[in-house]
Amino acid sequence: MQIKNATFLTSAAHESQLLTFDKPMIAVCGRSNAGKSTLINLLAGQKHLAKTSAAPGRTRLVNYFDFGEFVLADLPGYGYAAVSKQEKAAWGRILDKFFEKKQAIAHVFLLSDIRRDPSEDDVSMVTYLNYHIIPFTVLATKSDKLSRMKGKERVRAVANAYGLGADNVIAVSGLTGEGKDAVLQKIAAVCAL
Ligand SMILES: Nc1nc2c(ncn2[C@@H]2O[C@H](COP(=O)(O)OP(=O)(O)O)[C@@H](O)[C@H]2O)c(=O)[nH]1
Ligand SMILES: [Mg+2]
Repeated sequence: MQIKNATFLTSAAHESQLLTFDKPMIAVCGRSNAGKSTLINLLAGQKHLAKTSAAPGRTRLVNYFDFGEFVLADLPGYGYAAVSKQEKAAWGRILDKFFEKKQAIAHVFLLSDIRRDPSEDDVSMVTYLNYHIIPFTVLATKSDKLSRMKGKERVRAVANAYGLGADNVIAVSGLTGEGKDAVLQKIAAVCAL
């Protein structure tokens, strides 16, 4: 699958602003700082389509991007310690509403730093996706931070921690582009369904 010209569509700050589209939607989720924006830029072949940040972001927006054959939804990151109970509740509500329209979601990519074991929030997310029977793939991000060997070992460890087979986890890097083709292949496959 070739991405020609990905563009930012709009942000939803409230559940009433969530959108549905007449093409497949792919959702990207994970804790803040996991590498969601970087992955979107990698797939788009653009440096600044999605804003990346070294400081964990506190955006509670769903950002929609038009990738031509599909729409990509960047979900608000979770696990940011410095948010209030109210903010956490608002995050939960917008996500519940987002995943409620599950027939509109072709696939979910759950991003998880290759060097880290899944957090409680990550495991809750996987439990949630499994419970709602929403198909997903884990992307082990920042693979450039590890040697090839260590990376393979960590993919197995991450898969194991999520209770998945190693082929449900793809190592990706925004720096080297590792995993880009595999992710695009997965997207092409789910869009063809
Ligand atoms: N080395 C490396 N750093 C990355 C990679 N992906 C993200 N980062 C860094 O991790 C931080 C958070 O990335 P970002 O994409 O903004 O994460 P988000 O909060 O999930 O959208 C930024 O400092 C990025 O430069 C990667 O593949 N390799
Ligand atoms: Mg981001």
